[in-house]
Amino acid sequence: MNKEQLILALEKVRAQNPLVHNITNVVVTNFTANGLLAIGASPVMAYAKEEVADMAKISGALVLNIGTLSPEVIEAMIIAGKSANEHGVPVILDPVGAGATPYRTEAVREILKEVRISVIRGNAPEIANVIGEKLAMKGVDAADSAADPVSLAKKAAEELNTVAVITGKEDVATDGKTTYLIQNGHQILTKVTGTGCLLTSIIGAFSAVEKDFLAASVASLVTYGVAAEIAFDLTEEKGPGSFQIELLNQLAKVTGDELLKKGSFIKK
Ligand code: ATP
Ligand code: TZP
Ligand code: MG
Ligand code: MG
Repeated sequence: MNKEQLILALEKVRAQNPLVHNITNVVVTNFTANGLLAIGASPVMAYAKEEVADMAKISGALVLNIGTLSPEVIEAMIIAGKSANEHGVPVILDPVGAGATPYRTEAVREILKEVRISVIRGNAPEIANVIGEKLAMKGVDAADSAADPVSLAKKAAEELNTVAVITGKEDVATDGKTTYLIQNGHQILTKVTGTGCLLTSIIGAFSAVEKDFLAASVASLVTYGVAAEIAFDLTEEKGPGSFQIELLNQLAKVTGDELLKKGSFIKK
């Protein structure tokens, strides 16, 4: 993965306008749809068990986000995920709040038993709890930063046979063998709800056009982090409300040149 490949991946998202099927949470639905439009993808949210198999199979990627679960939503996720698997559609999982309650942790494990995923993205405690290591969650936010995210991500990638992405001050993306560290982003992202969820859906958009899912993840993380840095510079005087809107602007506007200049990632 080099910066030229990364820029090419963003150009492919913008040129191909992939359909991304999201089964996501009620907090972030509108923000996620607008963020996907901004990056150049085409979002759809569809939840009824009667239609999710049909929607998933015509999509470029399926994003499952457990933020506001119910038994009906879990059932729909499994139906959609199986259909995506049958039709070669990548499935991206965001285990929001895994570890905060036993119900969430069990739900993720149930989904993982039934559905093959291409990428899992969460904060360190969420990923830890999915693979049975207990780290503290405060609701949907990370409350324990004790874990080493690199070894945790590698362990998750190996155990779940997927690309694992752990975000935080520094992001890690790994398939268990090759590992990248991404240094873009800004702390203000933690002051706007749904910035993690939107990132997961954007990994869906990149995975629809780039079948190397590790490369798709790195490209998403760098693009998102650089857009956030520029958005922060433009709204620093104002605060998180203005930042949230400017992030959408910058996801639409960020250029290859800006990614070349500001993108910061290393192969570990
Ligand atoms: P949490 O609820 O714990 O904030 P999340 O699911 O919202 O988790 P984050 O880990 O906050 O997801 O990641 C969302 C984006 O914010 C990523 O692009 C990540 O790089 C960025 N980010 C998070 N914390 C920081 C930080 N301290 N400095 C820079 N960027 C950060
Ligand atoms: N409660 C349930 S889902 C959700 C909240 C606040 C949104 C979490 O979004 P993110 O992207 O993990 O910050
Ligand atoms: Mg957050
Ligand atoms: Mg999250």
